[in-house]
Amino acid sequence: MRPSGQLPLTGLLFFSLIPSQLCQICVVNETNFWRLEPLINTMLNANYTKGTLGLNVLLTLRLVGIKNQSLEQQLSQQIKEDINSGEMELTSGELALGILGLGACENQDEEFIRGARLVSKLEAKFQAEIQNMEAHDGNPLTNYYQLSLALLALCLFNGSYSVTSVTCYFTPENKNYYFGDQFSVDTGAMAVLALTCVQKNTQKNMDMNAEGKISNYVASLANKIQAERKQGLFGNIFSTGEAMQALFVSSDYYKNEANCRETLRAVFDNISRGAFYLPITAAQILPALMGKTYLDVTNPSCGLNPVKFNTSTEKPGTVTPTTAPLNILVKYSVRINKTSHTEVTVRKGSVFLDVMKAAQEKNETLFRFTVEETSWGPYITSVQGIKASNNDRTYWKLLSNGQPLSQGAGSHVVQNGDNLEVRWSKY
Ligand code: B12
Ligand SMILES: *[C@@H]1O[C@H](CO)[C@@H](O)[C@H](O)[C@H]1NC(C)=O
Ligand SMILES: *[C@@H]1O[C@H](CO)[C@@H](O)[C@H](O)[C@H]1NC(C)=O
Ligand SMILES: *[C@@H]1O[C@H](CO)[C@@H](O)[C@H](O)[C@H]1NC(C)=O
Ligand SMILES: *[C@@H]1O[C@H](CO)[C@@H](O)[C@H](O)[C@H]1NC(C)=O
Ligand SMILES: *[C@@H]1O[C@H](CO)[C@@H](O)[C@H](O)[C@H]1NC(C)=O
Ligand SMILES: *[C@@H]1O[C@H](CO)[C@@H](O)[C@H](O)[C@H]1NC(C)=O
Ligand SMILES: *[C@@H]1O[C@H](CO)[C@@H](O)[C@H](O)[C@H]1NC(C)=O
Ligand SMILES: *[C@@H]1O[C@H](CO)[C@@H](O)[C@H](O)[C@H]1NC(C)=O
Repeated sequence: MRPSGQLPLTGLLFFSLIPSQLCQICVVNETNFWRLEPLINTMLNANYTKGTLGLNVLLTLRLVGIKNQSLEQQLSQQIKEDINSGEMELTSGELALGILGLGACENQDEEFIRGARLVSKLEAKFQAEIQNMEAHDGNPLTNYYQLSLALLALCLFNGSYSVTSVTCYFTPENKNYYFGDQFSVDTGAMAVLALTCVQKNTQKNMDMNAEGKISNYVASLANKIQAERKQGLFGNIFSTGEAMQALFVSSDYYKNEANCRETLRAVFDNISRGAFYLPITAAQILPALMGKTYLDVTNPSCGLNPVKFNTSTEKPGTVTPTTAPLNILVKYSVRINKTSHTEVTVRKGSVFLDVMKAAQEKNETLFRFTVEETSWGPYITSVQGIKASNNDRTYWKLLSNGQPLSQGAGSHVVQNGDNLEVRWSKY
């Protein structure tokens, strides 16, 4: 794989990246493996219609060592086709996830990464993000979660990046770690992983000053993550897996066994309630539960000692109601500068998106909208013809009874009497 002359150096690098050498991890033990089976079945039994929908899943299957040749091949093939076709331009984060998944745990796809020059392509995308920030008031093309993924992949796969740019753009005060006033735990966690890799990258001869800065950023971001702790979760249930990874490599939080028990209890509880029914949600939480972080992708022990899970072809979770379908009545509004209201009747068990469709049927002018299919489901890109823009930090925020939703329009189930709203907002 690598020139033998490099071995001592890379060996040392890998050694220093083993998280348990640094901090404490919190792992699910054998007695509790059965609790993780719904996560695995969700990933194995999903229908991946294009490569970009399976990026996180391929990465997790390999990192955790879930051996399923046919699915691994299918996902890897689809990703390579998406990259080759060049039909749709991948974003920085998509390409980074592609490299992490294809390159995870030393496998034949490394040849493809080299042949298609994916690492240099990612270098260019990282540059383009920074150029966009310079031209658009500090706003990247995508977001800091993706910039962090890109930096992480460049760092792990020996790409080049400028340490000066890193110390300049990743300061914990940067507005891109926030959506509105809210610290984004997912974003902070991904940045901690990337910056920890940069910090440990012995191939870069960093000066003491840069090194000190980066370790301060890591500590400060880890504190911000811990400040968002709620009953053992960080941010919400969907950011907790990546927050755990970040805390594994940057803090002693899980040295306290009570902290570990509290997190695992909340996560098990959510698994049993079917909270992780989207494959990407399962893929994002599983590595941490198995004691892995994205930094382990290039670790020689990556994917070794796989766990034998009892898999089933049944789709887990989501109990279908046995009662006869009933109709419910909900309020729906679109708020821009003024608010347009309506009321619609939908079937019990409907999701937010069904309400939007029903409203659109009532009045196309007021309630028309567009969506884009993503790995998280349908993302609302425009309403009344007004389009979200990353350059302006605008988006369509989803709310129910005045509270922002923690799930998307395709997932959030509405209740009779709910007051639902899409609001033109700035993050
Ligand atoms: C950045 C981000 C945003 C940005 C997206 C725009 C931008 N500048 O990139 C903003 C702030 C606008 C945003 C909005 C929302 N987000 Co958001 N977002 C993220 C974040 C931090 C990173 C996404 C990303 O770039 N991934 C990497 C790339 C490679 O993957 P991708 O799939 O191509 O990414 C795109 C989509 O994910 C899409 N997107 C972003 N958020 C959401 C949410 C949903 C439900 C969907 C369908 C798509 C979507 O935008 C990304 C960039 O184009 C994730 C965290 C995470 N763990 O993934 C949360 C996350 C995906 N978002 C989430 C939520 C809930 C929302 C909102 C529904 C919040 C709300 N109440 O309005 C809205 C979406 C409403 C809508 N219009 O449909 C949740 C989803 C949980 C779930 N189970 O569904 C996450 C996991 C955060 C969390 N921990 O709660 N988000
Ligand atoms: C596994 O973890 C649970 C709590 O998470 C604990 O009660 C149990 O004793 C552990 N079992 C073993 C074999 O370590
Ligand atoms: C799988 O099922 C067998 C038999 O029911 C059980 O003994 C074993 O512990 C299970 N494995 C896991 C990982 O749960
Ligand atoms: C997978 O999705 C495609 C496209 O939506 C659909 O045509 C196909 O029937 C689905 N397959 C399964 C097994 O659900
Ligand atoms: C591998 O995944 C496929 C679906 O992609 C599934 O049909 C098959 O049963 C899985 N095999 C094993 C051994 O789990
Ligand atoms: C890393 O990249 C440098 C050039 O940037 C190259 O000289 C070196 O051989 C690469 N090392 C590995 C292990 O690929
Ligand atoms: C997840 O767990 C937390 C804490 O136990 C709980 O408050 C929340 O309602 C759960 N969410 C879901 C979707 O089950
Ligand atoms: C909302 O009102 C402000 C001030 O009147 C105006 O500048 C802005 O363009 C309006 N926004 C939309 C989306 O109509
Ligand atoms: C839709 O709403 C607009 C503005 O309130 C109104 O002028 C129009 O007549 C409505 N269309 C229908 C089909 O109700």
